[in-house]
Amino acid sequence: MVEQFVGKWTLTSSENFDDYMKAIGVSFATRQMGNMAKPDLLISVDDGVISMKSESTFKTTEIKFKLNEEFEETTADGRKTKTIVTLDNGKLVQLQSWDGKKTTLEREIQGGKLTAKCVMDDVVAVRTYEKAA
Ligand code: DKA
Repeated sequence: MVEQFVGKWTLTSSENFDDYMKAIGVSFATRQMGNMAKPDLLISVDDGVISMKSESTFKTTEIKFKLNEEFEETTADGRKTKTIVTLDNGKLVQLQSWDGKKTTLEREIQGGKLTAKCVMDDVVAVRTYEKAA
C-alpha cells in the first residue's frame, strides 16, 4: 500500500494553506516563505523504513520512520513534535503533537495525484502534488 506513494512529487496546487499555517501558529514571515515555496516531495521505502523528504528553496526537511512507531520531528517551521504515521484505508496519516496541540497531515493517491490534507481543528488545507517526470 505504501508503495503507491513512492517517487518524486511536485506541488501543483495549494488551497487554504495560509489559514492552516496560521492555525498551527506559524509566524507571518515564515508563512510568506511557506506560501511561495513549491516543494518537491521525495518518498522512498527501504526495509520498512519510510523516508519523506520535502525540498524547496525555502527549506529542506526529511523524516524517516516506521509505521505505527512514534518519533521526534522538527518541522519546516521549527516545531518539535511527537509524530506517528499510520496507514488507514490507503491514506498515510501523520499525526503531530506539540505543546498540547495536534494536527494531522493525511496523504492519499487520487487519480494519480498525491493530495495532502492538512487539518488543524476546523481549518483544512489541501495541497496537491503531481508525479515529477
Ligand atoms: C505538505 O506536505 C504539507 C506540509 C505542511 C507543513 C506545515 C508547516 C509549513 C511551514 C512553512 O505539503
